[in-house]
Amino acid sequence: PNVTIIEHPLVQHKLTLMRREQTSTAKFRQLLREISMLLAYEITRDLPLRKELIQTPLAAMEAPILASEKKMVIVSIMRAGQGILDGILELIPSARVGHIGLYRDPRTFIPIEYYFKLPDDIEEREVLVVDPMIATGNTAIAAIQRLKQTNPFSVKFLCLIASPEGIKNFHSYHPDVPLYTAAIDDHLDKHGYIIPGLGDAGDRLFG
Ligand code: HSX
Repeated sequence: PNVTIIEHPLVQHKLTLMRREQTSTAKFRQLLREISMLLAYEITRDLPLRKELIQTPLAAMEAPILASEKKMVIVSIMRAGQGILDGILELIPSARVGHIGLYRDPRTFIPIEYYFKLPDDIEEREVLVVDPMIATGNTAIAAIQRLKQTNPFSVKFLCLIASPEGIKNFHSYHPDVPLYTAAIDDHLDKHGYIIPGLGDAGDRLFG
């Protein structure tokens, strides 16, 4: 399937610190910001460059610059996506930002939309959707379904931890959307939590 595991040692190390029960909210927040920058760095490896004629203080040169005129859009799935968004914006400060508000019904696990706002010219932009966890996959599926209605130029999905069940579910709906994750964990429990996971990402981030 269309999944990339980002195995960089710094990513793996920080993820382990985030998983630990004793990691404080402040530390968790800081780690999520740091790990998000590293993940964004890996994901943007293939961004096309073009040459631009510039002038340094000493000479003219043809220098590489990002080819796309249009800034990338980071779409945060609220609320835990905010932590990843903050990190990525430190690395790509000119990125545009969208928000999708979805909460998971605790009984049926079905995601309910409560907010949706994207930049206007989405048809011309590459979109990166971010949420720390893909558990059942239902939230990610709903977010991408909703996003596809707006016809973005391209879409990728970034999370920290995914379950095998969630990935399978996600790709049965969106085989065309590349998924990037720092880890694929063992399984889902009957409450729809990833095991071993890191608990509820939103609670750990915001308290
Ligand atoms: C958590 O649940 C995460 O941040 C996601 O938004 C969601 C993942 O659950 P699922 O829809 O994949 O089961 O709040």
